[in-house]
Amino acid sequence: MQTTWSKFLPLIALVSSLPASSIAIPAAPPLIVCPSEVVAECTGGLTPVTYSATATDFAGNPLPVICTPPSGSGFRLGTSNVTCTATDSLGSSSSCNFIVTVQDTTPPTAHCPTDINQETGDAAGALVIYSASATDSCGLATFECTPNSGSVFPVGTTAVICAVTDSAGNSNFCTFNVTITLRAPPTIVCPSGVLVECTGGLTPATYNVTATDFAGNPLPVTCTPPSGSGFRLGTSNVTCTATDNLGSSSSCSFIVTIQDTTTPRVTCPGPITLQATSPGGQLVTYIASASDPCGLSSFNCSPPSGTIFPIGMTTVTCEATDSVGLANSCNFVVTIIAPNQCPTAVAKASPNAQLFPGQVDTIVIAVDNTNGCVVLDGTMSSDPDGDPLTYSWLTDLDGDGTKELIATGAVATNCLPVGTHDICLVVNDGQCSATNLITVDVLTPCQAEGFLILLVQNSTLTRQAQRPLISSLKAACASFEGGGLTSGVGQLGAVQNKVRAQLSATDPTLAQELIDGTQAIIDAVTAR
Ligand SMILES: [Ca+2]
Ligand SMILES: [Ca+2]
Ligand SMILES: [Ca+2]
Repeated sequence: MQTTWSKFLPLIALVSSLPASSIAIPAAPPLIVCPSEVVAECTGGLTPVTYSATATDFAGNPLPVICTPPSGSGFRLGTSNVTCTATDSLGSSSSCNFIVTVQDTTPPTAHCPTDINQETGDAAGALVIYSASATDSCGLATFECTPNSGSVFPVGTTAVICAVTDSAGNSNFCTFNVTITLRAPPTIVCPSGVLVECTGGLTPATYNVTATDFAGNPLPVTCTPPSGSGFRLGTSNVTCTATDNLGSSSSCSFIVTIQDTTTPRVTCPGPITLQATSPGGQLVTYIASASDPCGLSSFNCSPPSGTIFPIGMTTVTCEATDSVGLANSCNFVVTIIAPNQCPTAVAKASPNAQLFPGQVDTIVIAVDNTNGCVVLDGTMSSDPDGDPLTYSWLTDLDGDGTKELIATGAVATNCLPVGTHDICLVVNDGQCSATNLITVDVLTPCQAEGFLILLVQNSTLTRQAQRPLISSLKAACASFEGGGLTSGVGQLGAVQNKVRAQLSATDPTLAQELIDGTQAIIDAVTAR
């Protein structure tokens, strides 16, 4: 065709040099050339395709070409039409068409994971999740793995196949292995039993339970109740569980026994001795106690504290029983002594000059006319209980109206001035006192003779008969007053002779009284 057009080139040059108004020859339309067909390999949803068409005008000059769609546009998979047009300066146009074909000849790619190894404690297998994918340069149609991710795989090795097809019907696959290994559950070891001696309402018990996984690694163990918990008396069940990292659990259980083999401890007081305040007995209180590490069920003492104990010895027994019936006891003796009886005081004084019948006071002769010594004797005092006694002798020597202590002891010798002395003996058994009052008259020999003169004066003797006796007594009295003891004694002896001679026949009673009375004075004086 270009060859045909070349013959007109000189003519075209001529015509173009002429004024337009003078041209009357019609010009040829543009000459346009399209590619015969364009084939492109798919790269996606729209695959860009480039192409070119050329055109020249009647003079052989190139003309711009406009294609629809233009070169570089995206084309879907399959065939599409493209139309190209060129227009020359005279407004003449020419067009041509061609087909663009987008084809997919590239198979897709399946992407499998590496082989999977998983452990399980479940004989039924294990759920396995994996990640597989597929790609294609132009677009996928189907992708499926068998067995699916998330399936339960049996113990052993299972091949997984992942198949892919693309939108053009090209296919591909990949495969990998899933291996499931069955592992033994944890091994857990419980004690055969735990025995603890009771220490209270809740007794802490400790125990050790161990567990290992299939590989022999130690596992934590949870026990219910946990070790160290408090257990009641008797038996209790404990269950322990261990779980491995595969989720497999093993349990074991055992019995905790809290026993009480300890007898109660009982504490009694020592012996108690009390003196009763009444003959009916005495109220006694005491403290006894009992304890048991596991608790008491009873504690009693008989007779109980706070009761009246009779006079004599009573054994008190205290017994405790614990919650399992173990018993223990102690005892002690309570001795109640009869109530105290007060002593009796008996005071004697000697020597006693017996001057006349019916004489009550003790009469001591002060031979020196000043002092008479007396032996005070309380040994006749007594205590019904046999208690030891203390003795105190009191009299008012200084004349102030109050008796003062002059001697202690059962027997005491005191020299007292001439006069009348009320002497009090106080005996005491430690709880109770008793007194006895005696009167001691300390008389000069002359004063003593006064009683004999009274005997004579009060007798039935005539005045005439009395006179020589009284005269002799007064003479002796004068001798004693003057310190003439020997002559006084002699004169009393003469009195005795007169009495024997004159009275023994007529008044033997008076005679004996006078002889005895004078002899008492003689004895006192000569005993000095
Ligand atoms: Ca493909
Ligand atoms: Ca006990
Ligand atoms: Ca007594």
